[in-house]
Amino acid sequence: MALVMHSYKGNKNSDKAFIAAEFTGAKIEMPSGFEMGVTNKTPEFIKMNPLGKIPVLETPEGPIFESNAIARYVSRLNGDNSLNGSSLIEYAHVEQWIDFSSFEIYGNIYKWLVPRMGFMPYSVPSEEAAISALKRGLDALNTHLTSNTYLVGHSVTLADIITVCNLNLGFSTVMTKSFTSAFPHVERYFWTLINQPNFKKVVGDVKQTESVPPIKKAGQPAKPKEQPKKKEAPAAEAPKPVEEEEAPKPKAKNPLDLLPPSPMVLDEWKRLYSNTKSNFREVAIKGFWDMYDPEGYSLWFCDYKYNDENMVSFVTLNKVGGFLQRMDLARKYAFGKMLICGSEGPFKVKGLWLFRGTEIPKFVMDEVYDMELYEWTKVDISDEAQKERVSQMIEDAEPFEGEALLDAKCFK
Ligand SMILES: N[C@@H](CCC(=O)N[C@@H](CS)C(=O)NCC(=O)O)C(=O)O
Repeated sequence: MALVMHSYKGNKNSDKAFIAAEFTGAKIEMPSGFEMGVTNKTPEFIKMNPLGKIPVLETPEGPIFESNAIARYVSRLNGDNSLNGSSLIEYAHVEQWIDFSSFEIYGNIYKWLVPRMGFMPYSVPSEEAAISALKRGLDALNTHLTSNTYLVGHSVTLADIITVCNLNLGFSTVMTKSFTSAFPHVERYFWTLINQPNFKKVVGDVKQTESVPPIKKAGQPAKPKEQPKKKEAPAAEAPKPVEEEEAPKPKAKNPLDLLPPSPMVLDEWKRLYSNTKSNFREVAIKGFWDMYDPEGYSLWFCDYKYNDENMVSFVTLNKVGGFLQRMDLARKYAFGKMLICGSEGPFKVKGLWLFRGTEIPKFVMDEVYDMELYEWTKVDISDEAQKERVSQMIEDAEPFEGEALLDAKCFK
């Protein structure tokens, strides 16, 4: 009996065994007609894996579940390879990195991604904890890879195969370039191995995600791609519940594009802001108030609600940096300044935002979770004191409200 994999093509957990098979020469079949959520819930499948999860490998000696165990089995089918190292200590190191990448890398990518897909309850603290644990893991991996091409020894081992498959889940879903660029050796390692022929044959062309997926409300999980009709469906087309993006929908027009035209052109303001190098008050600030159109735009102050937590400068800066990154979807419709005030913790985070329209855009409130971490107050431009505060925030006036600025970040 041949080896039979129950899974769908592209599942990053079953890729581990398929890549190992490229190294050992093992032949693994994958029957067509596998339907996620149907085939893996049948009584025959439950006999092979009581959890009804994939992948499962059927072998002449019986079924195996858990993708790492499956990959280990495949890696040992042919003794003539060094996938498990060439000594006892190398074998232990292979196992060490397999556990490391499963718990510290995959586990935290999973905790970041799955709540966003609506399959687990989402909360800001849990996501922040997952991201910070993932960064800690990637940092350790990056340090190891500074002076090592492979995780163990001088050639690919099962540790590399499993780690690259785990990283592939991250690179293709939540780990954008701006996130991974802090780990250059991990990037080099990932892109080098994923493009090696034995990997590429299984995973195909891999593209790094350009954005972190928006949060789906719990109970409304991301729909998997349309189920192909049973008879026509090769297993390769089966839906991928967690890892795959939704089918593209026709792009709805942003309601802000339908507002009456405004004499204020946001890009013109952004250019004026960026190009004014001297006499900022006289040129940029004056220019701003000359062009400001209160019918087509609105100004908002925001104050971080939990300043007491901002004890560590770089954590506070990262928090604000993350907020600005997540605002990327509003670049066409917004300009913002975020001031981090104080010379020691707790730092106060205060912001000023210019939005198209007379209210904060709904899509920003819905999609940028940071919005609810701030108190929002509409600027009353008939109040000269509030206007002056706007001007000072735009020009990074220091001291601001009696305090030094740790940093001032601009969203433009
Ligand atoms: N630790 C398991 C994870 C298996 C797993 O979570 N499989 C998912 C697909 S990637 C699944 O079958 N989910 C269906 C379910 O939870 O019912 C492994 O590495 O094999």
